Amino acid sequence: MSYLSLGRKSRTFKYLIYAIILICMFYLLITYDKDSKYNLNNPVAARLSHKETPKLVKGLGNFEPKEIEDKDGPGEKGQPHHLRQDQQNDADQSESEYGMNVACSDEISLDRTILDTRLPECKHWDYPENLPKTSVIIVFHNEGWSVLLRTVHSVLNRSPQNILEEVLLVDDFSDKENLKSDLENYIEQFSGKVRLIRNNQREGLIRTRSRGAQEARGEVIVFLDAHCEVNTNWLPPLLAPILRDRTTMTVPVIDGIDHKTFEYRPVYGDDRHFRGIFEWGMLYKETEVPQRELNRRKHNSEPYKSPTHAGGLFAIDRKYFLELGAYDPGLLVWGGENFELSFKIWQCGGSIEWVPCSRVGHVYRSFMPYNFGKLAQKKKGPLITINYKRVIETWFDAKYKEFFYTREPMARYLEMGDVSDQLALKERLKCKSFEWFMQNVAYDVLDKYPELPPNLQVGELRSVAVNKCLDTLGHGPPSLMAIQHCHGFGNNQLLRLNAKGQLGVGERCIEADTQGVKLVFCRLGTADGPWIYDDTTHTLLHRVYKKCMALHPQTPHLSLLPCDVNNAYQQWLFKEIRPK
Ligand code: UD2
Ligand code: MN
Repeated sequence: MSYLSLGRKSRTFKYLIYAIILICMFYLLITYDKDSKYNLNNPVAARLSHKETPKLVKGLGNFEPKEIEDKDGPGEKGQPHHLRQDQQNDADQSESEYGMNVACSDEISLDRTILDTRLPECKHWDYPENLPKTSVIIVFHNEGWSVLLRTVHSVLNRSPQNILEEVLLVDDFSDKENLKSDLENYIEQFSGKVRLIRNNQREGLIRTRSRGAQEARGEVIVFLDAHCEVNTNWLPPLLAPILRDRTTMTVPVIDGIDHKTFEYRPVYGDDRHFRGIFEWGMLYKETEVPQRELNRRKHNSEPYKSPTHAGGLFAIDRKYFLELGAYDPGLLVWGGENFELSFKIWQCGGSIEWVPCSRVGHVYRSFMPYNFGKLAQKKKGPLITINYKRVIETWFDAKYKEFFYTREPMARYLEMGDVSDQLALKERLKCKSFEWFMQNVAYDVLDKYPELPPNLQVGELRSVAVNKCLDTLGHGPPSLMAIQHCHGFGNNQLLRLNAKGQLGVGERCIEADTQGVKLVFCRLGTADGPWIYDDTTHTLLHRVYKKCMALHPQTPHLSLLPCDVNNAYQQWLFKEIRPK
């Protein structure tokens, strides 16, 4: 029986039912967004409608290219290009000038095709149509012409025209002739879509990027190094999370471009995901994404949170970046700015997402071809460590600062300048503690790089017998340690012995076996080691072999021998080093 046929007495009941239905509908309406991924506390997010969430569809996604270009020629499809034997001189010359084979790059089309290295699922995402207008900012200092311009062409070729506001080139005072005089002419063909501004003195990449952000016209800015190639449909997936929440910074997955052959190679072929972390000397590391993070998503091609990023390539709301003070203007030239921005974003209420469906290739060079110019000469001590010191002094809590100084002992003595503006910003934005960051975001770091016990000894390790020092000779692990003239600069001769017996140089460890005394990879997740130093006899005992570190009297070979406290070849002195 339908309730409509009920008698008069039941009319009140009928209205009650109507009211309940209405209330239910109203409730469904207002809670609709809760089922989607929007955060209702965020005013920008709350304005959005369901249509603006990326959606997995059956056919091709809305921004996917309709046809795949098929071209032949040197380097096409991202294949390696090999120069002829008689071009070897040019190749060597450009390797030493640019750290990459620009002669090879010169023979490859600026519009070359590359392989689509994304997960297959990525082709099937529909992204919001109203994505924010974007400035792609490319800062450069003395880059190879064809390499720089291939970066520009790839952006123009593979970005939706109505979303791409501009490509903004910022020249950090290059002194190469073609970059100085021909670039304006070249970009004329792009009718204003590509803009060029120049620094009138060398500023370093960090300040140059901050300047680019100031000058950009887009709502979102994307930074790229000047030796990149963006992959198929790279931009919309970076922008969608920012549209949803303007305090999200997004990072593409970085593929490799070979510096010798310009082969474009996927960084990993299967569907494993990595994210950015760090060790306590502030070296950037990548590690597999914890399951707990992956589980927050429905689909494997969706973005996931990351504590930090490599530095070069990312997208961020322009005003948000400027509200955060852009980069700390006290950071010099190169290095550490990736951490500064990451800690600042996370601790002050934003977040970082890595986006598997956005892939960008980057040329990893054989070495850094430029020096740090006048900016570096003004500063005492290694500039990159000074940058790290500014960052940790601003963002770390006391306990974590100590880990940094334990791992990088000379940093204590470096002059880092004034960070009071940075601390004031942290205060003003009511940013959270580093402990909060470690527990909620970078919770996988301590599993790999556990807290460091204090150092018992720091400095160069001198042999009493020959007055020379233990030295890695700059070799990577695994390799035999050697003995060298003591130079007093630290670096490959700066050793630390911690309270748990670990003997370290930089991020590496010193161990020994029957072949000798070796530089090895420290075991991930541990901070202990086999060494016991005796302050009175000056011997270094290996706990496991129960033997002592000994220098061979005739050769520079180091090994373990039965301990003999009276033998000068088994006596070692730690001597503290200060920055010069
Ligand atoms: C990585 C980052 C880089 C930057 C750096 C640390 C990636 C792929 N690369 O080193 O973007 O975050 O770590 O700071 O994540 N440049 C200038 N002025 C200078 C020096 C460099 O404009 O004084 C330009 C240079 O031409 C290039 C960009 O800055 O376009 C990055 O420099 P890089 O390629 O030497 O840095 P990289 O990739 O070794
Ligand atoms: Mn680079």
